Amino acid sequence: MLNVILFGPPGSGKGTQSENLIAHYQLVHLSTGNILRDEVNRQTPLGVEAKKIMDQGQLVSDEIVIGMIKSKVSENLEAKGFIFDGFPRTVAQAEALDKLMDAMNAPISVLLCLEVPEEELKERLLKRGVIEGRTDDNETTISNRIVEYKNKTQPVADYYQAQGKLKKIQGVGAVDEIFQSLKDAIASL
Ligand code: B4P
Repeated sequence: MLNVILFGPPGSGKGTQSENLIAHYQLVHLSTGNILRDEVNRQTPLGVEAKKIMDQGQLVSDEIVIGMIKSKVSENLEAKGFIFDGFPRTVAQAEALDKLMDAMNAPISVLLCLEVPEEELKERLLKRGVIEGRTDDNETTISNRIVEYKNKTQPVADYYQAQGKLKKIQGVGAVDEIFQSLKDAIASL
């Protein structure tokens, strides 16, 4: 099984590159951001609560997102592999994911970390805010999301580096070039 974590700061292109990777490797896509936005759109109790947190640029609780991932993984036990997009975002989430995948005898293969400078991230997200109308893509929320990333999410890369599973990918340039670098990194596993 090929189990890939696509990692990087907000706006680094995780969602964009996930689409390419799923089509190429026929993996099941698990994006906690998409699952949460779906709850928000359907105005479920979880969605109403999550919207407040997301609009402040903060992370939704570990308990909620770990529960979401467990149920999605168990719905797809026959999968060739998974792409985890936007998850794990804390070390506690990473530990829970490892436990879940190890129990299935399907450990995480690699964490691919998209590296993009902060100025470029802000530019991309502000642009997306205008185009897609996402309420968390405004200046204040974007800054909070970047702070949350540095404080709580970056340690996840160290956690997987300690397991020898971290691969850094240059995330600036044409989408196709970045996709090629991701494929090269997977081929070298
Ligand atoms: P996410 O939905 O995960 O979104 P993201 O990090 O903002 O964006 P992504 O990296 O996917 O960027 P994209 O490809 O779209 O998270 C949103 C919120 O949900 C979080 O803030 C949090 O509150 C909550 N949440 C989600 N998961 C959670 C978890 N596990 N725990 C707790 N809370 C969680 O690209 C961005 C833009 O850049 C797009 O417009 C794209 O077109 C453009 N772009 C992409 N690649 C480009 C390139 N090479 N050049 C130029 N532009 C590019």
